[in-house]
This record gives sequence, C-alpha cells and structure tokens, in this order.
Amino acid sequence: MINFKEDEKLNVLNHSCAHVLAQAVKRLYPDACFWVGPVIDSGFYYDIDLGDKKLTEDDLNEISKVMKRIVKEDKLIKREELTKEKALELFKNDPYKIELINNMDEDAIITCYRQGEFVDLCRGPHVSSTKKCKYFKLLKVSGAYYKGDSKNKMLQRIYGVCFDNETDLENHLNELEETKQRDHRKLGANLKIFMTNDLVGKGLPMWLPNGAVIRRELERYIVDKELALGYDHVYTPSLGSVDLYKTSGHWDHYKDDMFPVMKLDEEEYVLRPMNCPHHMLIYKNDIHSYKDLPIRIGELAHDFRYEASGAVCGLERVRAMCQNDAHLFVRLDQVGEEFSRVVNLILDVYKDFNITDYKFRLSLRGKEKEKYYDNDEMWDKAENMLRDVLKKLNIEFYEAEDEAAFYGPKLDVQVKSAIGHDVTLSTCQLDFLLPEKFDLNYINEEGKKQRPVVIHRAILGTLDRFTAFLLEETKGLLPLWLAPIQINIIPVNNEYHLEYAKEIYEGLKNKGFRITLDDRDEKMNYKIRESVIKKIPYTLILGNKERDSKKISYRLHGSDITKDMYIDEFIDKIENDIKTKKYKY
Ligand code: TSB
Ligand code: ZN
Repeated sequence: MINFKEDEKLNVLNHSCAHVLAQAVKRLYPDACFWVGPVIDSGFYYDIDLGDKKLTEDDLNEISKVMKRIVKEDKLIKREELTKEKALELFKNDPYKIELINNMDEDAIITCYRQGEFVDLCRGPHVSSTKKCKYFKLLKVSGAYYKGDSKNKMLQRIYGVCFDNETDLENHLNELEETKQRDHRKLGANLKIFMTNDLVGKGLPMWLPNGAVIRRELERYIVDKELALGYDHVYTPSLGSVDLYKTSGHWDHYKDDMFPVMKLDEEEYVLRPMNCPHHMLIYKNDIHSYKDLPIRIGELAHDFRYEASGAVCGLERVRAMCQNDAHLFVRLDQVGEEFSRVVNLILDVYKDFNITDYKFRLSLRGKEKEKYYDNDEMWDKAENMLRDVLKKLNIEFYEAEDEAAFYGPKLDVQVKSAIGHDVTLSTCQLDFLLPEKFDLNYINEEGKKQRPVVIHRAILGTLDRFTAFLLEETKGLLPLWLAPIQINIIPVNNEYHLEYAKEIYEGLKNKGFRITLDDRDEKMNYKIRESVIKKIPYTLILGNKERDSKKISYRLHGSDITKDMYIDEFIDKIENDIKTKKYKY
C-alpha cells in the first residue's frame, strides 16, 4: 500500500487537493469554517465546521463536482507571506484559524496560499495550479470531535486521495475495494460466520453455525496438539473474587482494562481478564518435585476486557474472548529449553495454517513505570534472559518499549490485518512475579522449597482474533479441514439426477464430511454460482454421464474445469487433503 505521507510528491499533491476540497465546500456552504486538513498515511482529510449539517454520500458527490470545476478552472496556487497582525485581519471571520494564528510567535512570518477566491492558512508547499489535482476521489465522511475531545463540537471530516495520473488512481481504488472485500467483518457477515447486535452489546460477537464449525476444528486441533506435547488441560470459572486479582497484582496494574466489580452478598467478584491467577492456584493445589517440572496447564479460557468502544473490531478485538492459554511452570534451568519449545510450536502451527507474513516482537517495559510491577532487578533479569533465549534461537525480532505485560516481558507475534491494524496473534511471556505473589514452590534436589518461573503463552492467541486473521488471509476460502461446508452437490436436473445425487450425498455424509445437497428447483448455473459465493471448496455436479458410469464430477472453487472420478477415489483424495491440512486446492 502507498503511504501518502511518506511519498514526497504525493504528499504535496494530496495537501493541495485538501485545499481544493475546502474551496469547493466554501462555494457550496459559505458559512463553513475550517479546522485542519493534513495529509495522512492513506491520503488526506479536512475537518470542517458546518454547523449542524451532517454530510451524506450525495453531498460528497456534489462537493466532488465542484472540485472538478475548480480543477478545470486551472487556478494558480500562490504563496503569500503575512505578519501575525495581517493574518488575524484576513481570517477574522474564522475562529479556528484565529486560534491557530494566536498560537504562533509574535514575529512569526505566516504563510497562506491563495487560489482564486479561496485563501487558506498553510505552511505549504503546494502544486502550482488546481489543474494538477485532477485525479482525486473523495472516499468517505465521518464525524470528528474538535481536537479529538468528545466534550467538544463534532466537525465533519472528509477523507480523500489524489494521484497525478488516472491509472494510479484506478489501481489504488481497486486495491481499496479488494481490502474491503477481505475485511473479516464483511466476510464474516457474507459467509454467516458471526454476527453482532447492539442489544447484546459492543465487542460481543456471536458465532453462527458456520463459525462454530471453524472454531470447533481449531479447538480440537490445538488441544490435541498440546496434549501430545505434555500439556494438561483444565476448566476453570470465568470469574473470580476481587481478592484473587488483588493477590495477583491485576487489581493494581490492570483494573482499568477490566469490567467493574459485581457485588454478591458481602463478596465482590470480577469477570476475569486473564486466567493466570486460576492456573497459579491449580499449581499450588499439589506439592511438586523438581522432577515433575515443567508442568503445563492449558485451557480454552473465556476472558473479558474493557476495550474502548472505538477500538472493538469484529472478531479481531472483542470484549469477551476465548484464549488458547497455558501457563508453564518451570525451573530456572529449564526456561531456555521450554521457551524454545513454545517458539517451535508457534512455527509448527503457522506452517499448518500457511502463515508466512509475521514479525517477532520483543515487548519490553516502558518509561511509565507505574503500569508495571516495580522491581528493576526483576525486570532486568527477565528482559535479558528473554533476549538471550531469542538470540540463541536465532530468530529475527525487533524490540518495542511499553508493550510488556505488567508482570514481565513478552515475545509477541505481530501480524497486519486487512485494514492495516498491527495486532498480536501469538504470545509467549516470561514471569518471575506471579510465582512470588502466589508463593509457589517446588521441592528441589536438596529437599528444599524453591520458586518456579512461569511462562504464559497463547499460540492461537484467542480463537476470536485467530479466526478473524484466518478469514482475511484466505479471503474466506478456508482449507478443506476448516471449511464449514466442504462439499456441495448439484444435480444437473432434479427430475433425472436427484436420486443419484441423494445416494452420493448419503455416502459422503456417513463418512463424516460436511456436505450439502442443493435440490432446489433452480437453474444449475445459478446453483454453481451460489456455491462459489459461499466459498465451498468442492462442488459436485451430477448428470447423466456421472449416473450411468457411477462416477462423480467435481469443480474446485474458482475453477471452471470439471474433473471426473469414481467416488472411492474422490473420498481418498479429500480424506488425504483433510489429514494433511492441505492449504491450496
Ligand atoms: C497468554 N496472561 C497471558 C496469557 O497467559 C495473557 O493474557 N496475555 S495477553 O494479554 O497478551 O493475551 C493473550 C492473547 O489474546 C493476545 O496475544 C492476543 O492474541 C489475544 N487478545 C488480547 N486482547 C484481545 C481482544 N480484545 N480481542 C481478541 N483477542 C485478544
Ligand atoms: Zn497468563
């Protein structure tokens, strides 16, 4: 994706286009006042005070038309220098500009740019004429609080992009459209994977039957994998007493990210934001010998976090989530080995899902120390140990401050969402604090009590975020083992072929495949098209030829080629695709 802010030429052009936009708005709405109109990574915007007027799509079209006229008028864009006094006089009717000017030094030389009847306060530079802003597109309008503060007035923010040629503009708009189609919220709604409803609440998506199939497969996959690697899985309640979170330190350092307290008789409870405290107590329920470690306690665990309403996003950022969590209790001499096991598990899982575009981030404590548990020595030890482990593992990583957990540093796996969010998928974290807080021990070789170290880790992160990511990566065309419907059967003509289609359907269904039979009285081509829209991997088309030869014909999603096979051959083929988690059809 192009970055308009960083590209010097596009930066100037987009800034100039913002002025053309403002000029057009002023022609249509003479009372309009203008706040700022900066270039941003994705183009430009202008914040405009239009009184109570809320702009619509139709208004944007009208504004675009006037902008085109201004472009045609080929107005020269001229720079002018002013003293502060002159500037205040020139913009005396615009309170926003007066505020900007008043913030400038007394002896500052103020520049403004004039194009025809329109003049705007601006540092520049700009292109030489409005003619150069020919290839633009206004993208959307939204409300934006003055200075981003919800106590202030709501302004109208118009977004746009501008290029110096038609091809670049068209390519960019196509790319934006593709991104929109890849957005998991759109795919999730179209493919009936999840839904949201304001009556349930913000950030609280509900998984529909198709989504539930995907989730169940993911759950089985990761739990089986972890059991094979020596994890013990548990079930614990989704809430706990406030005292539990006071003991763990969440109350001091994480309270703002939690739902508020529920009072029950004399007791106080919270919905849990993390599962560590419960797992610490499970560890503590037994006496452990040094020989028993590592002990790995895993859970598909439900958590609740107060995410800002503006930040929640489909399944990617939710307020109620299910973590693929585990806490690993290890001896100090086992930290390196166990940490590498987790990293290898991440790499192994990513191979199964064909995830290749990600970065490892070493997430460290930041300068705002009160957010983190206060013990410099502990932090230095943990951060250095983690850095050493990563160097030994020979994986590439970058470091980021102020991204650690309150209890310790993390290795996070960062991916980009379709709309450009940088999000954490997997995480593996080193913690010397919670074992201390919960007074955890094991008995060492000399028969003495010793503290274990805890590694917190989530491989799929949450099932919610992982599913959002998978949908975007695959554009909704999931591999066969995850596809909610794997096969769709279409009889060429119900009258002659439905009986055979039913026979094939029953056979495959009994084998455990997820399959539908489209026996509606619709045209075959219409049904095939629907099968494609639903992103079903295999569409079987059964007519005379298939019935008479006792074969099946199939089309893979996205292909016009029809192949035929005996049913047993077909079953072998797809069973193998499922077993090997084959990614490409
Ligand atoms: C790994 N205590 C640890 C745990 O033991 C923990 O909670 N770590 S976490 O805070 O980083 O969360 C684990 C994972 O949950 C993150 O890596 C991320 O993938 C996912 N996650 C975090 N917040 C959200 C959210 N609001 N919506 C969806 N997924 C989330
Ligand atoms: Zn944890």
